[in-house]
Amino acid sequence: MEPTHIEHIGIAVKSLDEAIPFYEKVLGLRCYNIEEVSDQKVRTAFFKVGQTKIELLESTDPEGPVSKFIEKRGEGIHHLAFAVSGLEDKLREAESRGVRLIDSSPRKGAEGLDIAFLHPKSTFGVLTELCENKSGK
Ligand code: CMX
Repeated sequence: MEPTHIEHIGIAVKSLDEAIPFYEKVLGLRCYNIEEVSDQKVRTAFFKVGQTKIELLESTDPEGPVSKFIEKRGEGIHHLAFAVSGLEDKLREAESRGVRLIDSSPRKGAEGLDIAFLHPKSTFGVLTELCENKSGK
């Protein structure tokens, strides 16, 4: 896979409005983007720590993956996202090694990234996202 870095850490929260002040006022980070990803049924808020982002996730739909996650496990770390290049090939590689894919081909995520998820049942309990930034930004 050879990921270059951890692109972001996804954290499920009930309310962005309630969680953002902790990251801004206590940790001293700046929320530089809020974006809805309707495909994933979430509203996201982004902070940067070095090269890595923190992505807060608030569900926009009671049947969405983040709502279901909070219902079962409460608020907290939801997924880990690795930056890779050649995402399509990396998915084929994961599949050939017996990893269960959630997305068999890349789709569009927040901030214009191409993303795909690996199932937590085949990644030792951690929902794992692979992302590729093709925009060069
Ligand atoms: N981390 C670890 N385990 C998780 C998990 C997570 N984030 N979400 C669900 N699970 C576990 C559940 O606890 C459950 O385990 P048990 O069977 O032991 O109880 C199992 O996976 C199945 O969970 P479920 O509640 O029945 O939910 P589904 O099977 O319907 O969906 C999953 C689970 C991971 C396939 C689904 O949430 C998914 O497709 N996620 C990827 C998309 C996503 O999360 N998008 C939001 C973020 C968007 C973004 O970053 O832009």
